[in-house]
Amino acid sequence: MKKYTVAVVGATGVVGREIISTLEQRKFPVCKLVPLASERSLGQYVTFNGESIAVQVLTADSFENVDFALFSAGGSISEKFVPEAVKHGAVCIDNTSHFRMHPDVPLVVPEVNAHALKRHQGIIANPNCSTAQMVMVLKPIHDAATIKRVVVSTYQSVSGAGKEAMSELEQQSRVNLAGSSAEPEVFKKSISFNLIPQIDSFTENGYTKEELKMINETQKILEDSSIKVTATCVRVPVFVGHSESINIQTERKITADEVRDLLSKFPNVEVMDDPANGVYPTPKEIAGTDPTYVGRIREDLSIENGIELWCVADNLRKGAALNAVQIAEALIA
Ligand code: NAP
Ligand code: 3JN
Repeated sequence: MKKYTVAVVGATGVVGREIISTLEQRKFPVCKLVPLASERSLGQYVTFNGESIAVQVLTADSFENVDFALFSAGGSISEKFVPEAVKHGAVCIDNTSHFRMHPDVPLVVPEVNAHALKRHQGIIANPNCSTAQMVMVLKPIHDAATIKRVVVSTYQSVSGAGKEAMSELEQQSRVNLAGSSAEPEVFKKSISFNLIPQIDSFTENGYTKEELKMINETQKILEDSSIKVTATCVRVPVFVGHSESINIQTERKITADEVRDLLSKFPNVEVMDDPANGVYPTPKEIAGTDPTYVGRIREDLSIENGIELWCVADNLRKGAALNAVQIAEALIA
């Protein structure tokens, strides 16, 4: 079997580390792993398939002989270095928002729109984590009953904001439990024993950039700009796992049983829906796993043709690393 040289840009970050462990767990055919980060990480090592590999400082020359470059070091790094990697002949899978809405760049969740990979020109974008898990649920419903409108509220874990954010929740919780207060640094407000209705910065229309990403990316992945989406994104004091309350209005009536049936047949979606017996997904239960979980499926009492459901996934896996590795797998298949 052919093996590939794979560069991971942002290898010391929360997403980069998850990419490396996902490549290992899924036995992606890697002949050489090239972990790249900033000068701050000089002297650090990552472990891959039992081997300790020194982290290298990212430069324009880092991509010589690289087949796949998986980027998760922020939009400005992708802006500068993805074109360099493409020049060197690498296929880039970008986890940042930088290229997502570019018309020439496919934005892909393999279970939903793998066909879009065919038109890539060296760059494939990975969606925002909150979008990725939501489209896994929307796709089979859209195919069956045509979605007109989606109203989503997210409950996003701190790992979505990176390693410093995870430390902040841990430290702040300890300080608060010891009876003191701690100034927020990563987040705008205290995240311990609290929640924050702001992810990313606000735009002129009152939505945050995270909310606009969910709206625009959903339409692009489902290839239907007529689907109306509105979102409210909230940061909650959970380490891993994003949750979403999703209200879906369809053109034709679809029952809760039909939705359960459609979702249980969709690849990598798991229906956990027996509320009377305490069965519904929570982030703590599913962290570290690959599927997108759905529960609390019910018909909306307030509108015609409405479905309410609760969707939970590991944001570092389906929301980022797993989806990126699935894209690479689809490309070599
Ligand atoms: P993180 O834990 O803070 O890690 C950031 C990584 O980027 C580190 O490896 C860091 O290296 C590296 N980096 C920062 N500046 C760099 C530079 N100038 N040159 C080279 N490497 C640099 O953040 P994260 O949570 O992993 O997220 C990283 C990025 O991934 C985000 O900014 C976002 O664009 C994307 N992301 C996407 C999703 C998604 O939904 N698809 C989710 C989360 C994040 P050092 O350790 O050396 O600083
Ligand atoms: O906050 C989350 O839960 C997800 C965050 C994703 C993120 C964080 C910083 C920059 C992104 C993203 O993937 O959209 C970006 C970005 O690349 O814009």
